[in-house]
Amino acid sequence: HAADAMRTDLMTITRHVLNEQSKFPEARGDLTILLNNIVLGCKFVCSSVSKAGLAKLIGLAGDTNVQGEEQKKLDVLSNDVFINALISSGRTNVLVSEENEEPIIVEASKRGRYCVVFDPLDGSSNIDCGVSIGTIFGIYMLKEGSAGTLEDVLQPGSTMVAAGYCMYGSSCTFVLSTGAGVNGFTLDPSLGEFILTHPDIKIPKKGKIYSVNEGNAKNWDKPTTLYVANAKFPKDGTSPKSLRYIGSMVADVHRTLLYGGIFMYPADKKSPNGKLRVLYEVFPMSFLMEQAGGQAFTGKGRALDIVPKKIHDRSPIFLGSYDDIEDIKNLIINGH
Ligand code: P6P
Repeated sequence: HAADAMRTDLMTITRHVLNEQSKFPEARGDLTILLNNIVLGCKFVCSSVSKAGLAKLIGLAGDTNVQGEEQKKLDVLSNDVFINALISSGRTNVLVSEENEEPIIVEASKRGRYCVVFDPLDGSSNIDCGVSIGTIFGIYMLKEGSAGTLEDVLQPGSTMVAAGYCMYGSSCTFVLSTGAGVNGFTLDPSLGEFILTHPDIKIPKKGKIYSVNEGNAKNWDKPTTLYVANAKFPKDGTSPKSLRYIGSMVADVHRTLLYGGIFMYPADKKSPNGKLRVLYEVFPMSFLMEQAGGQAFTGKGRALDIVPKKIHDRSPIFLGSYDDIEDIKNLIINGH
């Protein structure tokens, strides 16, 4: 009767996070408050994205809406909402956003113990054609005795205390890990609540899907070229993998998490560090993949072991099913 219990004993994200907090008696509930404010930001963005086509929220800044107000691009609007939600939680200290060149140091009266790195609306170039987009975030705890500086967010992803994303698609799905597995919640618009719909997500050990922008094939290095060739023309008599590439990281990663397979944005001759950003794309997705039993690899080492030098650093990334990542690792390590 688990399904019935899920229907009548609503496990909201707030209740789930409070349950997680109760496992740490010394916890002061700060992370719970912070996560609740992130959830509020996601609800706002979900509502704005779903109306984008109607309320002319899409398109370039500089448009004016019916009130004649300067129309903000959806990703700028989302960024403002998240920054305000994070600061008003009173639990944050250093913020890094994809939209801001410099880190935001929260004013002293509102400072707390957490640093949040986030992409408020990843894949926003896809808004105008209705493709799923998302918010991605990672949460660090301030280093012991630190007053909150750039150093607090130039830490390996392995030191994150939580990470997650919210996907704005056919439904609004919030996927979260606080270090004890991965859980998925779906927004019930009639309640305005995220309800637990995907408890304890585990990625399939091996998948039948590879996800990469084949348009970059001309510039790939040999191991990537070989891996993709094997996916299409397997030598071991197995059937070829399917290619699925949406071009919106949250959507491609969410499918990989649920169905299995590999998502990759490799290095290539044009972009030796690939395209995706370490702090607020690679780290959170890698954190989730490991928590769900998968792997995340840069082509040189474990993705969560990267020590970022700058807040907008990029890294190549191969993430997904445990066995699929082993395959690409073997190709790279065996040097062919
Ligand atoms: P490409 C979207 O612009 C994004 O940052 C990610 O969401 C996505 O995975 C990637 O870039 C797509 O990049 O070069 O394949 O269009």
